[in-house]
Amino acid sequence: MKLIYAIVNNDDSHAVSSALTRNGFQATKLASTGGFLMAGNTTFMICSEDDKVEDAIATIKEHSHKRKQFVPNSANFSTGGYTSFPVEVAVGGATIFVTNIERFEKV
Ligand code: 2BA
Repeated sequence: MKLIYAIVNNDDSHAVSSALTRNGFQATKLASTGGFLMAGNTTFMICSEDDKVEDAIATIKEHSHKRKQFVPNSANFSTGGYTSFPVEVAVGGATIFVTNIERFEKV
């Protein structure tokens, strides 16, 4: 068995959650925060049989969209002053980790 962690944009979270349930996956949603943008995102924990992992990833991929976001950045010009200007970063679709599960029990 595998444990899939999938970090998705909050705006895609509902669609990903519904699609996983429709396709027979059980998932737990955690409210999380990206370390770079400091913006909220959603982390899914999905326990899956080995042969279903690709199906789960395809489901997540189908509903996670790439987005461009602007983040403030500062620069020091030769005038000695600091200014702030936005820098574009590409976010998503989903960031996915797959790990082995040594033991799985529901008691
Ligand atoms: P954040 O850390 O808020 O990162 C948002 C986006 O900012 C990233 O999108 C990436 O395009 C950019 N970014 C992140 N760190 C950067 C840096 N040091 N310099 C320049 N740009 C940077 P994604 O790569 O799609 O990541 C989306 C979210 O997935 C991340 O939100 C974070 O919550 C998670 N994530 C991504 N890679 C991870 C990793 N290796 N370990 C743990 N979480 C990760």
